[in-house]
Amino acid sequence: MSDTIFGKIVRREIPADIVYENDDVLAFRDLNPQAPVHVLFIPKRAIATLNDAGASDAELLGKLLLAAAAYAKQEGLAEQGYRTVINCNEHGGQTVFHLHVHLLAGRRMHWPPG
Ligand code: DGP
Repeated sequence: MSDTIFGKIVRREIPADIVYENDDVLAFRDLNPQAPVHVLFIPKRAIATLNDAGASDAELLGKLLLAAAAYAKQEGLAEQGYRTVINCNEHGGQTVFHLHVHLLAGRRMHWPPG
């Protein structure tokens, strides 16, 4: 896949407010937050969209969600709750083509989403 701004963040070529990291996952604050807490969890090994993920990516996708939950617990967000979102392609609202999980917290979320 072609490189994105998130690839540059993984390689520390551009700055980001990094809040969580493990061997496979990096998490940083969204530049355009939609909630008091809005953190993006990305795999260090890029996958463009959820459509591009295959069986060999199953463990990595699981690690992304577990990292988001671990961060939420660590930050005391877990009990009140939060939302995780993966946008895919145009109708999903995806703008950066390096798969990422949005973690939104710190306010009540609305359903259905707009
Ligand atoms: P999505 O629409 O699901 O592809 O989400 C992309 C998010 O990435 C969007 O909420 C804004 C955020 N974003 C875009 N460029 C940057 C950047 O350079 N740094 C950070 N921290 N966030 C970015």
